[in-house]
Amino acid sequence: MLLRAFTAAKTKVKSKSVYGDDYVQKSEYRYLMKYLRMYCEYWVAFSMIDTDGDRRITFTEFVQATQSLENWGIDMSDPQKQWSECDADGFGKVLFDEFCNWAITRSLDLDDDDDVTDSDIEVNQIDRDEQNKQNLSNYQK
Ligand SMILES: [Ca+2]
Ligand SMILES: [Ca+2]
Repeated sequence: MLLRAFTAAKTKVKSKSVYGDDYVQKSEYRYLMKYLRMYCEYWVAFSMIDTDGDRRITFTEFVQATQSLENWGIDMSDPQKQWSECDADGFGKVLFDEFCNWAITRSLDLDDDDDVTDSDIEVNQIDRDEQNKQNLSNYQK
């Protein structure tokens, strides 16, 4: 999964150097984090649908997850149609790869996903630092 995100990120920004595409560059780092988050989300969604945990989604599991899928922004009014698009190779099982490709085109989004922005993290960090300073000064008294 990490490798997938890495591969997706490093080719995102066209490199000028011959060796550039072998490394994740600064500008690509943001994409890497984005893809990592995305794949983590998809993995969570995939695992939730795959109730028997064999890392394959069957049509039965797919239909059972109708409610969840709708919560994630998928139009499940025609499950058969969604299923045939999700199971791209038509073998009757959806693997994580297929699920990702399908989820990306539908911008699947987990409802319990807290979109933490960089500034949120910074603010929390500052709060914590402030807290630590206070604890320290109390301790010194
Ligand atoms: Ca399964
Ligand atoms: Ca398949």
